Amino acid sequence: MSGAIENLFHEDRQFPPSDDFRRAANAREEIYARAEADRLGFWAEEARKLVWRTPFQTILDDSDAPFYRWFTDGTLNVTESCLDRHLETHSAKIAFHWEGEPGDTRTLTYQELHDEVCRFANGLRSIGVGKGDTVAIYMGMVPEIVVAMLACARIGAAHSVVFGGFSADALRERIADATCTTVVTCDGAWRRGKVVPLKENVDAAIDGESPVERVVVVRRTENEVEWSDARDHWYHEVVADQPATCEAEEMGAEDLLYILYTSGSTGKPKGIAHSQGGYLTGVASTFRNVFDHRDEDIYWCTADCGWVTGHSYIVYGPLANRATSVIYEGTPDHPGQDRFWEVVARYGVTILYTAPTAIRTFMKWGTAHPARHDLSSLRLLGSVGEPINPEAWMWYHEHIGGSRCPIVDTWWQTETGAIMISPLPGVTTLKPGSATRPYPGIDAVIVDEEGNEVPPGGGGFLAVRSPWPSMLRTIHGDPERYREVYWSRFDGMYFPGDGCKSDEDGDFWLLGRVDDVMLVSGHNISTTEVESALVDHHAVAEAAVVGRTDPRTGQAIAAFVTLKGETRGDDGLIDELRGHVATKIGPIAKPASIVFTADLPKTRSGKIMRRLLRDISEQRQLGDVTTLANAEIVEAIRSGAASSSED
Ligand code: 7RM
Repeated sequence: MSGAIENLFHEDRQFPPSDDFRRAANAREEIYARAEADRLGFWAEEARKLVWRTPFQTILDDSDAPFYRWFTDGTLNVTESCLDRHLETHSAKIAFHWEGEPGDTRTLTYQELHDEVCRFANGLRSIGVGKGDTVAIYMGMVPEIVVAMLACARIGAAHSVVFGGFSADALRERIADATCTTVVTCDGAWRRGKVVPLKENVDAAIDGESPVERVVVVRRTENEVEWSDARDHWYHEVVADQPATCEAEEMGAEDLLYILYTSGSTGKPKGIAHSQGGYLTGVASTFRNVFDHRDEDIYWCTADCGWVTGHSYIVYGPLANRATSVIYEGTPDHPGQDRFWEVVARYGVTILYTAPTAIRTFMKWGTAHPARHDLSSLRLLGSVGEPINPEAWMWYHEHIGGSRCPIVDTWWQTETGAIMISPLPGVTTLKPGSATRPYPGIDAVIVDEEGNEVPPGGGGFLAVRSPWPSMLRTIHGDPERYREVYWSRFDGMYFPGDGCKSDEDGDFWLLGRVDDVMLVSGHNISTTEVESALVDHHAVAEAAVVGRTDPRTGQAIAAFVTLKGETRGDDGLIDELRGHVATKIGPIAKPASIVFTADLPKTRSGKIMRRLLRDISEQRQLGDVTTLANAEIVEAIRSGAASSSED
């Protein structure tokens, strides 16, 4: 992409914070000025809210940029901030309300969670795992996945969580890259009433040459599993007879806490490396301020621990703040399409954090499902993972939040570790579709191709000018790739790969991945803006657009649209939607073709895979589909695409 991204979509709706929020919120307006005046001092103050064994003297060591190091001379064990420190006054407070997909439930108090983590930490030590090892965790959303992560942290072993929906091959590749000597898994995971055979996948992933010496298996689905006596251990046997206390390993602030793989669009997955002190500082601070967390809240993040959202905002951020969280094991449509709303009502959830892909799916399923349940406990909503289209924001606000809850649209990445751009609910005037402003202490800007800051109202690239504590430290095993991917596009700045524009107030509007930007008759048009114009139409639940080669305009816009409820698409609606985009954002953005489809190709974490839609539009062989969640939809779209209306 060259040249600025067009600014086409205008959204005027505004939602200032209520007086209640303004008065009671954890973070007030002054926090911005404080962080602005002394960025390092601000982060040091946030870091000092954690439990340190040795307090740090150095805040930031930038002598080997871009290999920045934070709080380098401090030592700690993150589990002491997440567990031990809460026990004296809050041992009986519930850490997790867990609900299985079949409907079984468990609760874990802070004392119980601490005890279980200690037992498993001792158990891991007893079978030979220790400081410096890397443990692969390949599990469903059972309480033991959290226990396993924290038990690793307790003994100074790094974890590498691999999403339980990934294949044996994907697991094999990640185990090899991080040289994991241990795998923690389950016999199986429940998904829509069926068993996903996790242990079987592990067996396949470590068959033949493999660094794995031991496998620990949590019993969950009780399906039959193959067993190797020399290698395999039942979790319940490993923890049996272990004491409920465990001396925590003293870690340097910069020691490795975990590796988490992100697939990226091409090439081998990148093992994003996060360290201890800076990471916990970032997630603890943002959890407290962005979600305005208070002791009486019931918080539910619907992510899976296989993604960074689960690491930062199910495990480390909430536990460091002594939160009570809900974990739900299964899918939102089992047994009915109202399962989420049943869960919100049952536990009295006050803060709900979910993804635009889920919200747009709920829009498709209709308002009757949430309307049947009492959602009045909710006080704050959050969104993460993709840009949230203004109409999806409004739907979430009205039908889930009862028009009373602020929505925090949080932009961040696996690489950033913690939320980077987001409203603060007691301070920020919300605008549907805007993540608003950088978190205090985050030096994010919008720049042009030369790296010069773009004036308000312009579009360009998102960049971060200064390091921040929860940033990735490297790509595991490939420091050169780290430098190349993130630090070479703009001199001295971190480049996340997202397009962004600002408005007259200086608020940020994320425009999607820069690789997806379309070039139509010399104009750089963001996919997000055209998609939001389509979703603005009352019949549309979800839309994806891509640029397809066109002899006249360079690229032409090809749209793929999912309709709400029972609505059927026809030529009349195609004309109407093209007209709608033209009036909403201008004729230049009018899709040349529109295909109606029951679903869009998505990654396993729910992000639209535009690359596949480009392949379909160009009638090419499909590229890499290993991270595709819903393979069947591609053929359906392919046959549909042939019969779509063209300009
Ligand atoms: C947390 C997470 C990161 C990419 C990022 C963006 C996109 C995430 C938002 C968003 C617009 C948001 N980590 N993204 N949040 N785009 N608004 N609020 O998703 O590593 O899996 O993905 O996701 O493109 O670069 S991730």
